Amino acid sequence: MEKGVEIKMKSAFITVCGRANVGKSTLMNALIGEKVSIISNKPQTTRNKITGIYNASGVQLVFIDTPGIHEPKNKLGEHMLKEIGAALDEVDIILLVAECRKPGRQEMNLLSRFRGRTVILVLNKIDKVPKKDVAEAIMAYSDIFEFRSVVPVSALKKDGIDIIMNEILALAEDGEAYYPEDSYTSQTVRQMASEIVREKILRNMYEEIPHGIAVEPIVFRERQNKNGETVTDIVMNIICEREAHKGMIIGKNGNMLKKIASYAREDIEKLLQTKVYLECHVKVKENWRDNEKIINELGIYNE
Ligand SMILES: Nc1nc2c(ncn2[C@@H]2O[C@H](COP(=O)(O)OP(=O)(O)OP(=O)(O)O)[C@@H](O)[C@H]2O)c(=O)[nH]1
Ligand SMILES: [Mg+2]
Repeated sequence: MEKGVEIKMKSAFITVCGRANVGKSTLMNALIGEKVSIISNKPQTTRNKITGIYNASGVQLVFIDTPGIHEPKNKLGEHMLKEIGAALDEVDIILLVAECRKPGRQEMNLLSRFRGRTVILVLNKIDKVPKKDVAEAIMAYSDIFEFRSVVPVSALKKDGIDIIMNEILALAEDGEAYYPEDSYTSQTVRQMASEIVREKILRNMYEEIPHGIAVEPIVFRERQNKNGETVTDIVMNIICEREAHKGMIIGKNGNMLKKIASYAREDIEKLLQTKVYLECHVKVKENWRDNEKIINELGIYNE
């Protein structure tokens, strides 16, 4: 039997970790070239492991974006930390993302767990600090850990992303493609759509409210309208922690909820490539972030 030309596949698993708000999700999206993880200027935006998949000829890189390291204040926070631990086990490469300053307690704690591992330090947000700060951060970090490499980048401006990519490609080893080669995430569209709604709340509301929000898809149904176009009907429950928060999310004359739903619909239409009808309802579940049963029911951590 004639043998076809065999293309040797290379692959690697890479975890993106670091303290909250340093730009891990922005970096992963830039590496993948797709919006896989939601982004906001508030810490603790990412709540669970998010898989981003990079496919090129003969290579598949599987990135895992993680929640930021923080002091947990409730059960949800504890789950978030567990997710980080799970994402660090058994991956080939660790991308430690930090801002351009000396390592703090969180970075030191992480590094103490990384002895013997392949770690690339990504110093992010170089667009907003003087060059001197970048140089000082490189020196301070290099003194305490033997990194595979240290790469200063701006994930926001997509500056330096190719350097990280080349480092990782050089480290990829012979292996299988773990995911279909046309997919860029393992999240379902339902999960992605719920995260988009949460992103719009994080971006449009202040302080404590967004952190106490969960978004639960109730209806997600495709149909043809009478013009033969595909339409997706979506109903989401926005869960908040207190009655007072519900009023603020809905806003005067329902204006805040309308704004959130309208921004979310725009993004979900791009994601699904269909027209979208999005309806959002606000529900109160008192202190759900400390309620294991509700966290379970919301399915945030069920894979
Ligand atoms: N100036 C600048 N801002 C950035 C850069 N990368 C990310 N940001 C901003 O930093 C904020 C946090 O970005 P995220 O990507 O959500 O950070 P994260 O580390 O994933 O945060 P958590 O999920 O909360 O841990 C957002 O406002 C981003 O726009 C960068 O290179 N330069
Ligand atoms: Mg994030």
